[in-house]
Amino acid sequence: MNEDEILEKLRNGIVEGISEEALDFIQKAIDANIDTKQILNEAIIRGAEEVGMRYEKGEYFLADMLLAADAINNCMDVLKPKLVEEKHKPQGKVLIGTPEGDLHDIGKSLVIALLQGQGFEVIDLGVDVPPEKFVEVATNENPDIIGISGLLTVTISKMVETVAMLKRKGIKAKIVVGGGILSEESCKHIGADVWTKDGWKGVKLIKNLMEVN
Ligand code: B12
Repeated sequence: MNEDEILEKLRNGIVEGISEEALDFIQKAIDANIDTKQILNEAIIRGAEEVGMRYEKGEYFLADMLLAADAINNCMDVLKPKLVEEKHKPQGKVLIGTPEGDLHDIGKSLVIALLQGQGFEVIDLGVDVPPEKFVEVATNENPDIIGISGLLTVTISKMVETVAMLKRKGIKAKIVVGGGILSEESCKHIGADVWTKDGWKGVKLIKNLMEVN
């Protein structure tokens, strides 16, 4: 079986929400030495996009998304150690969470693994984080960067509220927002410094922000 076929089978396992199949093919992908970034982008993220599209079209229901999320999470557990393998010198402190009302945490976990792999200290606030909690922990921990991972259009207003409260309370950390629903326009509306739909780009942006500081 060639690389494309392995990635296609892995993607199918995710889209169909069959964890055993996804796990079987992620192991095959690793054994075949397929690049970790390629596994993530071409199989896992594209699979998630396909699930989202089917949900939007009404072909999939919440239960289907949950099965796919399980398959993605199981694959991420296998892949994460490969993302944190490299050792780097300490780069800075990042505080991260999803806004209040948003329970999606797969992208956030991936970004955390990438940041840790690059030597960042990461404080994970988890999901459904109220603005006050971001402010409280930012005040106590003094992070260099605050990341907000938002996947729902309805919680953009919470991201706006969070950033406004952080600024009002004098928090100086740079703010990065990430998630598939975002755009240049929404980033401006939220009041963040930078935005991205791509975890790798996000890590680069965070590194750039650290150099500017
Ligand atoms: C899996 C999933 C779920 C799972 C979540 C499980 C979990 N533990 O996370 C479950 C089934 C629980 C779920 C629930 C819901 N979901 Co949902 N879900 C998805 C799905 C299919 C995949 C998301 C995912 O994990 N992608 C893979 C990861 C790796 O990608 P990612 O999150 O985008 O992250 C990448 C980047 O964005 C970036 N990034 C992310 N965060 C950050 C943060 C920083 C700081 C940086 C730098 C970068 C960064 O890096 C990552 C890697 O590149 C998406 C469809 C899609 N295309 O995204 C819908 C989707 C996000 N869900 C959607 C909806 C509507 C819902 C529900 C409201 C459904 C319902 N009726 O109940 C609920 C809401 C629950 C809640 N309150 O949060 C919609 C949102 C539409 C919108 N515009 O608001 C989507 C887009 C589906 C669709 N097309 O309609 N969902």
